[in-house]
Amino acid sequence: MPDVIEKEQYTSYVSSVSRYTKLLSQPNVGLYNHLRGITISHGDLHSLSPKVRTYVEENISLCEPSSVHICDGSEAENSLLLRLMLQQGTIKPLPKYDNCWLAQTNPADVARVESRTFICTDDRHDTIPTPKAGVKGTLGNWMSPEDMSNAIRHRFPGCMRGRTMYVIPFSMGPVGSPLSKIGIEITDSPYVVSSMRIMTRVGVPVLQALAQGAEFVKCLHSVGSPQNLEAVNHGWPCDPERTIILHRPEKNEIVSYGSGYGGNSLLGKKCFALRIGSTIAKREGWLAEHMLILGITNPAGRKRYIAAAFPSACGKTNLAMMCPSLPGYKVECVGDDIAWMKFDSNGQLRAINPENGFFGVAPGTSSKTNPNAMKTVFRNTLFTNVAATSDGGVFWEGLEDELAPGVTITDWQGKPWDRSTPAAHPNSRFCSPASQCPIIDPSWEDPEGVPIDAILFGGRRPVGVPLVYEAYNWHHGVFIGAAMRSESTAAAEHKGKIIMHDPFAMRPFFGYNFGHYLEHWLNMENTFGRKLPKVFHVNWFRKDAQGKFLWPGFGENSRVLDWIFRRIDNEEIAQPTPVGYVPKTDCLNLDGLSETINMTELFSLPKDFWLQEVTDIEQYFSEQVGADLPVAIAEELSALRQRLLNM
Ligand code: GTP
Ligand code: SPV
Ligand code: MN
Repeated sequence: MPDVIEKEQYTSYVSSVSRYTKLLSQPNVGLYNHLRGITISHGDLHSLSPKVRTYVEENISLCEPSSVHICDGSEAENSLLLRLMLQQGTIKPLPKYDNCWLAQTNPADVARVESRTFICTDDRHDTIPTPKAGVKGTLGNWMSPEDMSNAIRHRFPGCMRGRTMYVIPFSMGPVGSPLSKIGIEITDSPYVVSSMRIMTRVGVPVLQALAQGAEFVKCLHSVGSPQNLEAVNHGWPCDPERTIILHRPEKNEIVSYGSGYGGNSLLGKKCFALRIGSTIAKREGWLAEHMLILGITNPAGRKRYIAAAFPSACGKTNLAMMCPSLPGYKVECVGDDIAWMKFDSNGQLRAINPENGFFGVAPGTSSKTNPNAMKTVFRNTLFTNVAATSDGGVFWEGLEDELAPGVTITDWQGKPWDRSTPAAHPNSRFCSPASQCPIIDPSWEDPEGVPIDAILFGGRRPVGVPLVYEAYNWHHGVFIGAAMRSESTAAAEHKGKIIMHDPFAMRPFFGYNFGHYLEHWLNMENTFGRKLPKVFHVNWFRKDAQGKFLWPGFGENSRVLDWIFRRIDNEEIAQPTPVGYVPKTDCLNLDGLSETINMTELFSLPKDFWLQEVTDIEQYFSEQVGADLPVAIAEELSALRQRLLNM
C-alpha cells in the first residue's frame, strides 16, 4: 500500500482516488513520495496528457509496480517484450515460420468467463432486464458500484509488486476517424501488450491525439497476484479463483483481474468495443455489434458490403475471408469480429472494423476451409493453446492433411500427443495483423467506414432452420436478431452442445439492458430518409438424420451471398414462407456444385419444430426480458405464430 494512504482508509477505490487527486494538487507531498521509488523503464510520464497521467499515477499508487513502461508500439519495444516472454517461459519460438510464437496458458485460463463478467450501474435495471421470479437471468451480470469498488479493493492493492506496469495507448478504429475511440490499457502482462499491438493501433499517434485532449476509455488489467502460488505455472500467471471483469459505463471504465486470456485481457475487444462500446453507441445514436464486415463484388463488377452477426466460434472469420466457389465473385475482408456502424448524413449505414488484427479460432482452419487465413497467420503471429510440431510449427484439429510425414506433436499442455484428447484446445487462437490478410479490403481503414447494405444473423442450428431466409421488414429483422439461438461452443465456459439463446450474438457482450437495446435497434427506423439495410438469417449447420451437414459451407456459402446480393437489388427470386422470404425454386445458384444437395430438406420448415420454436422464444422473452420487451417484438412473435398456424 502507498505509505501515505493506510489500507483501512480505503473505504472504496473511488474515495482513495479522490484523496489521491487532492494530494496531487499539492506538489511534492503524498503520492510524489510514493512514486519516487518507481523506475520509469520506458517512455516519459511527464509527456502524458494530464488526464492520462492522473489515471496512470492513480494505478501506480493502487498496484505498486516496481517499474512503469509507457508503450510506443515500436518494433524495438516488441522485441524487448518477446525476449522477456521467452525468458519467463510465457512463449516458445516457432522457427518454422517468420516471427511467430506460441503461448500455452494455464489450463484454468482458456476462454472468456461470462459468469465473472459484470456491468456496474447505480440502477440494476439499466444493466439487465428483471427476470421472472425464480428464474436466473442470462442477459448479463449486474453489480453495484459499491461492490465494484470492494472487488477492486480486494484484488488490486499491491498486485503488481515486483513487476512492470505497462501503459498501452490504443485506438479502436483508424486514428483520427470520426467513428474511432481511444483507450488506455494498463496491464502487467507482456503477452497482453504484444497482443494489443496486433489487435489495436498502439503508439505515438494515439499519444498525440490524447495530448490534444482526446477522451479515452480507462482499461485496467492485472493477471493477478494469486493467493495460491500453484496457479503460477509454466510462465502463465493468473488467479482463476478470483478472476473478475468489471465495466462501469458511466465512467467509461473497465477493470479486469485474474485472467490473461483473450477477451478477458485484451480489453479493446469485447470489454471496450462491445460492452462499453454499446453503451456509448446507445448514447450517441449508433451501433456497436459482434459482426464481421465483408465486401462482395459480383461478376458484373458491382460491389456491396455486408455485416454478419454469428455467435462466438460460429463462422465469422471464415465468412469474412471466404474464397467464393461461384465463378466471377470476389470477397474482401473488412473485419472478422466487431462492427461499429452509424448512419451518415445521407442516411446510409456505414461501418468500421475497430480492430487491427484477427484473434481467430485455430481448430478447423485449413487450406481447404479458409485458405486466406492460412496465408495470414504464419508471419508475425502469436498463437495461443495450439499444439506444437517437432519441426518448429503448429498443429490443430483440421490440419491433419497438412502434416509432414515423420513429424511428432506436443499437445497444447506441452505433453506428447497420444491422440486420445484434442491436440489443440478447442478455443485455441491465432492473433495476426489484419493487414496480412491477402484479401483485406482496400477500404478497410477508410475513416468514413464502408456502406452496409445487408445485415445477416445466424448460428449453429442442426435442426429445423433453413439455409437462408429474409426478413419482411426492419421490425421483423430486429425480431430475427432477438430470437437468435445457437449450439454452444468452446469460446465460452458452457459445457455440452445445447441450443442456447444468443440474441444478436451479443448475449455475453451487452453493455446495457437488452430490452433497451432492442428499442435502440427499432428506433433506427424512425429517422426520415434512412436507407435501412435488408436483414437475413443464415444457417450453414443444418444436419441430416445421419448427423451429416446438409450444406458444404465455407466457399460454397458464396451461393447464399449471391442470392442475398441479388435480393438487395430487389430481384424477384424470393418466395414468402411463414419465417420470411426464401429462394424461389431454382433461384439459389447451385451450378458446378460437385455434391448433390437435398434442397427439400435444407429448406423444409417442419411445422411442429417451428411452433415449438415460437413457444421457446416466447418463454425466453417472458422469463428473461419481461416488461422490457418492446411491443413491436412481441407483435412480430405473434405474427410469426399466426403465419405458422395458417401454413
Ligand atoms: P469468434 O472468433 O469466437 O467470434 O468465432 P467466429 O464466429 O469467427 O468463428 P470461426 O469463423 O472461427 O469458425 C469457428 C468454427 O466454425 C471453425 O471450426 C470452422 O471450421 C467452423 N465453420 C465456419 N464456417 C463454417 C461453415 O460454413 N460450415 C461448417 N460446417 N463449419 C464452419
Ligand atoms: C469470442 O469469443 O467471440 C471471441 C474470442 O472473439 S474472445 O476475444 O476471447 O472473446
Ligand atoms: Mn467473437
